[in-house]
Amino acid sequence: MPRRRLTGSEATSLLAEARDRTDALMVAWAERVLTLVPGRDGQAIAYALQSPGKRVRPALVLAAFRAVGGVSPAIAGVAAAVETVHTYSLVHDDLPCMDDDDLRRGRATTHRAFDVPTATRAGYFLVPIAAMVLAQASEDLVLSPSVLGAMARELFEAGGVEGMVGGQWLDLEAEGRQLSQKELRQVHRGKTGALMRAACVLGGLAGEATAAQIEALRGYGEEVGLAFQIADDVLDATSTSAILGKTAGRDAALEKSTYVSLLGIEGARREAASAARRAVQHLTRAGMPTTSLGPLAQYIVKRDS
Ligand code: GRG
Repeated sequence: MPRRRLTGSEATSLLAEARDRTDALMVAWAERVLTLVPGRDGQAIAYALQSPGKRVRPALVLAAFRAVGGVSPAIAGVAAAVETVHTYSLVHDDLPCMDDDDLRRGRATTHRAFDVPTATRAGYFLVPIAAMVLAQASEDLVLSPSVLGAMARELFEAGGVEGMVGGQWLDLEAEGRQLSQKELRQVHRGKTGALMRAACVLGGLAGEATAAQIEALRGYGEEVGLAFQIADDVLDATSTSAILGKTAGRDAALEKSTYVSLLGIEGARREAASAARRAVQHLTRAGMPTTSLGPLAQYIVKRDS
């Protein structure tokens, strides 16, 4: 996938840092997996772990951690755990039984590079790997068992039926039918928003945030997650496969309800911008710094891939 210049130097440098640090951990975990899982299954897991994403969720983890006063470099492990859950979701999302796509992050999707049964198994393998990555990060950060428990609950609830799986299920079930804005918001909040919210909350929990700070991060994450998926709808309709590193125009081809099909391009852009504004308000109302999380919210709606 092409690496493009981003707007806002704070967002740019944070994303570059998140990318470098997450990529290094993904390579290390891929090497470990290759010693544990022989043959093509291990190779497929390593292929997925090492695929070059934008690392937006890791950047949210780092920014939330620092916004509550966290300083340890070991926070990168928490970022890698969230990214591992995201990676599994991309592998499965691309399968023929879901969005059936050939291109992801500028490369062949895992089932195209390997085959459908191998990619399906690789996706399942990644879920317990994410739990191991999180447990290792918690040890490196010297967090208490109760903080690790709270982080695990947040991450896997967000990945589950009340979050990503539930949102994806509604999305698949709704193909070919126009959803209302309320229904669409529910799909987006689950499918994409829940994991972004979890990234923010995990950063806060790892930084031993107060309950009020966690609630503000939850509100921020919820809104940036919605903004991210609306911006994704706009990019799918307006950009190219070469820039996105995934097949453009897929929503229209699958007859998906999106903010673009509901409100048009400009209407969708306005909705994304107002969700980003609401996100930052959650932080300012709680008296929290917006040094990194503010520019990240702006990047999320203005990005070009
Ligand atoms: C059992 C129904 C059921 C579901 C399984 C596959 C799945 C769970 C959920 C799919 C969730 C999904 C892939 C949502 C789309 C989220 C999204 C906008 C992904 C693209 O994120 P970026 O742009 O991608 O951050 P990169 O490649 O940069 O990481």
